[in-house]
Order: sequence, then structure tokens, then C-alpha cells
Amino acid sequence: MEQQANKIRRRNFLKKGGITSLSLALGMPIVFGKNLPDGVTPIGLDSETIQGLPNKHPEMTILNDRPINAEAPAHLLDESITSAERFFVRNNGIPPEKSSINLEKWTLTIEGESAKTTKTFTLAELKKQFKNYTYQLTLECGGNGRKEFNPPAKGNQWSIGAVGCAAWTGVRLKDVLAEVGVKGDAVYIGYYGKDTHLSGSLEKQPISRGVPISKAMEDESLIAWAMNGEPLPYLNGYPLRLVFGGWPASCSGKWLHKIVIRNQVHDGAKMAAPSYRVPCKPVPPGSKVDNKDMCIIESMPVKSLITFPKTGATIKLNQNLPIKGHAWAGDLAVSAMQVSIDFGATWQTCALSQPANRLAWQDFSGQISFPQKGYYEIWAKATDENGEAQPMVLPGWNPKGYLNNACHRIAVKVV
Ligand SMILES: Nc1nc2c(c(=O)[nH]1)N[C@H]1C(S)=C(S)[C@@H](COP(=O)(O)O)O[C@H]1N2
Ligand SMILES: [Mo]
Repeated sequence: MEQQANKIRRRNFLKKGGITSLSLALGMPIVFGKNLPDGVTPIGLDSETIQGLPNKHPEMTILNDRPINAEAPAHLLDESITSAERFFVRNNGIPPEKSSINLEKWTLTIEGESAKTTKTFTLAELKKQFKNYTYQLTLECGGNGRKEFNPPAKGNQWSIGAVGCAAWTGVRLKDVLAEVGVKGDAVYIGYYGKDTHLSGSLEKQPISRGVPISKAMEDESLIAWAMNGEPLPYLNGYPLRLVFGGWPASCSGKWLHKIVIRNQVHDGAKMAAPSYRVPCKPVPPGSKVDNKDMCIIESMPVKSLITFPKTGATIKLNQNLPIKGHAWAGDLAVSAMQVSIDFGATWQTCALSQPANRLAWQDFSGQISFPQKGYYEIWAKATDENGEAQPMVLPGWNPKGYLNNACHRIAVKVV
């Protein structure tokens, strides 16, 4: 009961403190904001800010307003390339004030004990000095699916929509690192963003994570300034961010202004256990796990999403139901996609596209017919190129509720 009440409280959007973060998002103060009745959201100023978050789709589910966290319902993610307004937002702190972001003055500094030199680049220098690349890369929050954990895990109660695959444009991190010089003892890179800690402290970082050098050096690891050919959306890290497809999106630092090349595993905010870690060995649900037995999450597990039709669809018995969705598997490709209408007793194979490039999600489609009238669920199961398949129900319980890659399901009524 207590847990349920907490959950409802957490979902109750726009608490008092939220006015500040919404003002920041609007780029100006909401003058009489303190008088806004509980639960009422500012409608915004132009056609793009109809309701909800500025420049985000009105159907996005807002989980939290301070910090801002929003996810897409499955049907909004139907596009092969996720549009900016449908791309989830996961903030750990308060984004830099929009009016404080000056494109001419924004710089990226690379330093650290394993950097041969320290160099600072303006945005224009980055764009000009290094070859520009565009890749479609899947980003998924490590906590996507947390809502289903039992016993529950604290944190944002993401359902399925903290994932997206956009076309990101930028320069290769490895090209920039090479320009600065990487010492032989380098093991990790860490990022620093311009967002600030929820406490208001300017010393503390809201988050400062990173990846091992091997991931940093991959072709697809980008320092990006554009999403789908447009400047990054403000809430997704404008004007500069890292993008590491296939890894927990917490590695992909937003509002990026500094990268450190480390001779040890980066020790920035939320690198230490238990954040973004899972038990190194499986544990029974509800276990208490020692921090020393928690391991950093790297490549994300195989997963898929049915994006058409919307759950609750009704069709006629003699109709075939077309279904669509996407599948992804961290650093790996997806090799097979199946759906079931009999709770996993039998599976039907779907058509599966090749990824646009490594680390991009893959589209699937199929046609389903039903034997008789009634209620059905469609369950979707992807298998990665190593033969690892999604579990039907919640896999490996872990204290922080990460990596839920259980089959996605939608309900269908046949009449
Ligand atoms: N500077 C900064 N970078 C950040 C975060 C943040 O709060 N601040 N959140 C991280 C987490 S936990 C996730 S899941 C992704 C979310 O990226 P998005 O908001 O663009 O979807 O950004 C990551 N990078
Ligand atoms: Mo995340």
C-alpha cells in the first residue's frame, strides 16, 4: 500500500519545485508561477509548445518535473528514426539556462592524467577540424522498464519508452582524442556537462560518467551537435553531447563541455556503486547486495518494442492485423524477431530489417491472424546474434531496477 501511494505521489506531475525547471525549459521566468494550481502545466508560447514539455510531443508521459524525465508511449516510437519531439528525456540535474548558452562561446576541453596535452575547441573548430559523421544510434536508459520490478526499485518508474534511435551528427570521439594525444595507460574517458546539481551546489555534478577507452575508440562513438539534421533539442543536451549507441544512455553526456582521459575507471558522480550497476552474479529478488558485488553496466541486452498497433486495438475476426516495431541488442545486431498470440506457446517469425549502421535499431513487421473472437495479447521476442533471446517475464532482479528486457506486449480485441 505504502509503495503504491509513493508511486502515485511520484507520478503526480508538477510539484512546487517544478516551476523552476519549467521556467528554465521555457527560457524565461514564469512570473506568477507560484500561483499555478497543483497539477496545472504552463501551456507554453508557440505552436510547438502546446502542452507538456517545450518542443516535446504532447503525448509524452512526464514522470517527473524536477529533474525533468519524460518517456514516449510505444505507439509514438513507430518511426524508424525517432523524431526529436518523441525522444525521451532523462535529466539528473537542472539543465543550463537556455539564455546562458552561447554557440560562439561554447567550448569543449579535453584533459586528464592520460591526455598528452590539454586542448580546448570551440563548436566551430570541432565542426571544421574533424570529419563530420552521421550515424543512427539507439540510446536507452539503463532503467527503462523499471516499473515492472518486484519488489519495486526506487527511481524513475519508466515503462517502456526511455529509448529512441535518432540520426546523430558530429565528430568521432576517437579523432578528437587522437588530436589531443592519448597516453598508453588510458583506461576510461569521463564527461562533464553544464547542468547543475539539484541541491543548487555548484561544486557537485549531477552526473559525470563515461566509457572504457575501447568503447570511446569505436567509429560510431560521437561528439554530436545535431539530431536528425537539426541542432540538439535543449532537453537532450543542446548544443553538444556524447552519443554511445547500445550502452546505457547515462554514458552519453549532455551539455558537454569537458572530457577527461583517465588512467583509472572514471570516478565522477554516479560512477560508484550502486548507480548504473547490477549484481556481478544473479541474486534472488529482494536481496541486499554489497556495493563491491555490483558491476558497471556496459552493452545493453537484446530488446524489442511493438509500435503498431496501439495496445487496445480492435479488429474483425476475418482481418489480418499488420504489426510493426523495432528491435535492438546493445553492441550486437538482432538476428531474429518473433511474436506470439498464445502467451509464448508458439511463435511466428517476423520480417526484420538490417540496421542502417552498426548500433542502430532494426525495424520488424508481420501479419497476424486470429483463430476466434476474444481477447489476445501479442508478445514480441527478439534474439541477438549470439542467440540470446528476450525473457518472457522480468529477468534478473537487481536492487536498482536496471536492464528489464522482458518481452513487450500489447492487448488486442478480436470481434
Ligand atoms: N549532463 C548530463 N548528461 C546526461 C544526463 C544528465 O542528467 N546530465 N543523464 C544521462 C542519462 S541517465 C540518460 S538515460 C541520458 C538521457 O538522454 P536524453 O535525455 O537525451 O534522452 O543522458 C545521460 N546524460
Ligand atoms: Mo539513464
